[in-house]
Amino acid sequence: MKYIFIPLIILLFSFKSNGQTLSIIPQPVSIEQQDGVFSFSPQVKIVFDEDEFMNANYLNTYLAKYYQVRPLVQPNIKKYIALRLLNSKQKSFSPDEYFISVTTDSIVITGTDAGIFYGIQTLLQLMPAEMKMQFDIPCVTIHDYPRFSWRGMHLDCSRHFFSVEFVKKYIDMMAYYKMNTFHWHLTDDQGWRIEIKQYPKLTEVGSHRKETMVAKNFTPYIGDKTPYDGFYSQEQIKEIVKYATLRHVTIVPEIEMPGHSQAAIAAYPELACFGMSFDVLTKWGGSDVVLCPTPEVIEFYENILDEVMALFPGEYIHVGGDEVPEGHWKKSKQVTEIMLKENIKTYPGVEAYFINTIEKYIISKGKKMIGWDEILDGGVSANASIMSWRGTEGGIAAAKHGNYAVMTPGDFCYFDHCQSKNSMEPLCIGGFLPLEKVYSYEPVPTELTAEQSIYILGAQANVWTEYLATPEQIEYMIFPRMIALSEVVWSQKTKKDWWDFVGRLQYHFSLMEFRGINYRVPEPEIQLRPLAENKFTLGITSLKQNSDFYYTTDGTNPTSSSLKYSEAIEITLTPTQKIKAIAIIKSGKKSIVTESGK
Ligand code: TNX
Repeated sequence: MKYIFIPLIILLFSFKSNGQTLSIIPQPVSIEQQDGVFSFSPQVKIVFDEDEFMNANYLNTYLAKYYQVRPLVQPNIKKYIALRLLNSKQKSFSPDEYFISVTTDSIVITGTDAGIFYGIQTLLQLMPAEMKMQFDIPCVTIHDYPRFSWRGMHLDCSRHFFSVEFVKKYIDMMAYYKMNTFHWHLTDDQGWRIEIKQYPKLTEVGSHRKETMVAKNFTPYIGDKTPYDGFYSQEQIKEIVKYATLRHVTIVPEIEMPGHSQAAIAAYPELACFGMSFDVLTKWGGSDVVLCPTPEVIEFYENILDEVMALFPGEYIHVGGDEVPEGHWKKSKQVTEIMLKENIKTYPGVEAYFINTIEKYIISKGKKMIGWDEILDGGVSANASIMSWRGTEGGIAAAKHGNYAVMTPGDFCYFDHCQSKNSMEPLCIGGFLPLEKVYSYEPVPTELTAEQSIYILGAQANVWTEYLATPEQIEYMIFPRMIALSEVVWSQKTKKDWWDFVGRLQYHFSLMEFRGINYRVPEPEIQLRPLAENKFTLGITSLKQNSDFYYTTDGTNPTSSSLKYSEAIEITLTPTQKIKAIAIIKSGKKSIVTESGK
């Protein structure tokens, strides 16, 4: 007898109208599908308002790259895509709001400048995930705007350095999912990666480390004996800022202080309390080395920030402030003198003195400061914004005090954490953050009242790169988890539905393939249902439909020449035998191997 497994997911793939499924992620505020289609072909043109050239050009470039059609405006057009800028004086629109109307003759996207860009992203998700010059777009009316204004992705370019080309791709990938804030972690103990003209040694010395720790070989330490370096010139940064601006992504640069600064101190030993020399750190984890909170060091950092603020047009500057070691301060005469002079009683108070002085400087230049939640510990100004990473407590405390907060708690938002508990999972820092858990995240803590919750700006995923050295690894860690996060930060809370999301995600697997993104192929889930002694019904499913599953019963790792699973079958297994399965998708991409629990 065969046991029929009907995975729940299959039932959810039937939302169709006109034979076409809408799979937009993040889920818009409202969608109304109508009969009929807009037939896209090389004859379609883009018409646009005067100020919308950038968005029109973005759309045209995308269509040329992916569908080999270059439809910019021409006179006497019959079929067109129109980009119409809303006159914000007429009515108040939220900054990212847009409307789309697809009829048989036209596609009209109306919105603010950013709104039109997001409308374009939605439109691109109504197009096929394959190269075609003619295709149908279902007639539909969409109205949409985001739930949160801070939809962040962070990238640590200190522990490992990523090329200008990849940083641009990262920004592109964010924009596809309406993420709008790129938190660029540019300095840390293991490398200083931004050119500062006044202090050339920051990159001459601080961007090089003599080697990198191999995997997790802390004790005994094992290094790879291979020098590692890289930094962004100011010209390259300007190029990236421009690229991001065209995609409505704001960059928040992070210059770490007063901890996580060993690379800067390696370049300028006078930045530490004892003027001792240190190398750029080659192993992961904390460092005892810390900036000395003297007026000279603070001025040095203000000078650095002058150059940073001139490069980045966004309002926020991130000053780090996390994991500040106190050991050196406790031994330093200079620090004792500062504490006496400034009437500071505690070492978190010393950090607060450092950060608050820097904040005054940032504010005097017309910018805002944000820092990791440790900056709350010694007392923070009313203007500082907080990034809550050690759980949600920092965000809650900040919002209760009327400080803005971005939620990025480790348990839900750390994309360096492992995606499964499987030993075959590629090297990851630890933790366990599967897709569903990211999707389940609710950024507004229940502890807050409605009034306090306006201080929650949004949420962000952090991508620390101790164990991620290549673009492929980064993409593997962020996809599909960033797609889930996009719905957390953009969509209305009432629109969130895990299985509906999984249904829409199917198209996005193909889209990621089409856009050249190295996403993580969902692993097979093996189900064994006992029938009789040593007899079971074997079922294999995964979050991705149309995966081919292969399995073994002899303990070896399956390949495409192993047994192919097509439907639930009866199987005999001795008590020591296990099933191992792999998913292989059309392109040949493979999942990790999973093993039956028994
Ligand atoms: C903590 S999150 C850090 C980083 C590490 C990360 C690894 C934060 C503010 N500090 O320096 O890279 O954990 O997950």
